[in-house]
Amino acid sequence: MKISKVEAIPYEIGMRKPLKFASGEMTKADHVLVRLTTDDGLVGIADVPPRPYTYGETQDSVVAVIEKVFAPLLIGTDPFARAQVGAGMHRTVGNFTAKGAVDIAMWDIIGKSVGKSVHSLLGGYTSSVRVSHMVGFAPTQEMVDEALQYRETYGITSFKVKVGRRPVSLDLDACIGLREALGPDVDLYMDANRGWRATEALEIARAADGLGLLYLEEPCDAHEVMGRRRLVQESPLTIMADESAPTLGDAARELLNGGASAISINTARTGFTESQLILGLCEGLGVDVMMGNQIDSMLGSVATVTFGAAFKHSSHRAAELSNFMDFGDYLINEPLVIADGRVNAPTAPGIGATIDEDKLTAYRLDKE
Ligand code: MUC
Ligand code: MG
Repeated sequence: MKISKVEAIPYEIGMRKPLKFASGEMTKADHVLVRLTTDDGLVGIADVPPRPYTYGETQDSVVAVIEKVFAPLLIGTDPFARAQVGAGMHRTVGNFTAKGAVDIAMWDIIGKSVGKSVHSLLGGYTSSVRVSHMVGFAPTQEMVDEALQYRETYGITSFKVKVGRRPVSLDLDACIGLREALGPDVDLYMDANRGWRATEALEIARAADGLGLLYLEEPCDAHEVMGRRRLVQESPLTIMADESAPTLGDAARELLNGGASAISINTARTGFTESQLILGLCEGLGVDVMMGNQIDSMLGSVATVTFGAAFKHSSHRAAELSNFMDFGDYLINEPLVIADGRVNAPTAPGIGATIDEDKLTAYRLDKE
């Protein structure tokens, strides 16, 4: 079996409401669908969320790198040869979410070819995971109302609070408001998307002490090496690396240099193969991980739950699996359902998702 066709299809779906955070804002999902087809007709899919404010990728750059640089590596290759393709893609720097999607699409083909779900092939630890919902910038009352609504409607009891780059009093007020409204049993954590300097972050972590927050994610630029190390040592909150750990090597460096003491794993950027290596690193070191999100589509979230539910260490914490609900629509035929605060990992062969061709035709930007 060989890969015979590589497609990188740009598409656009509007957001029901804009999602704002310290490093940017999303008003529409301008994503790329990766579709690999084999000579015997199997199809593997994955979603790419280009995030220029996080990795420098754009929709155009993702299409270009896949069509011009990765497709020549893939065409004629056995889809089981993930390590060979991974090593080939590794010669190109950056382009994390484009690489992640190629890996996921290859796994999708592998699962389909052996008639097994990727979730079971990876490890099949548990059938479902708890969901965490990310709440973007808004006045405190709106953030509280959103969290209450998600708890009421979907049973979600874990919330990531977007903070940073706006007056600190607003961020603290939001955390206090959420804790008061949701009570002590709900998981809350902050994500500043590098919106503060390390010294500011330390003051804020101290001010937020007592609110029972699980983590402070990406408080400042990890290049502030000394400041960040001091923060990790002195902060009452655990410092989680997200965009500063987009590869196995970066995760290792951040942990060993003292830049972080927990890691967010995003299948959107490390696919399944490199995510598994990061997970092993963290488990071996006794470091907490969370399954994070890149403001993923429903298809992207299928990948997250497939991986997150496959291992004990990745399913310990709630996984960020709900932000597809901010999107106006979705491309797959098998909608993910959040009930009682949990999402099931798909059980159908591959990643268990197929594309609704009518919707793809409607949303694709490169009309055929
Ligand atoms: C996150 O955790 O940072 C915001 C920007 C991005 O690339 O992902 C989101 C979520
Ligand atoms: Mg983050």
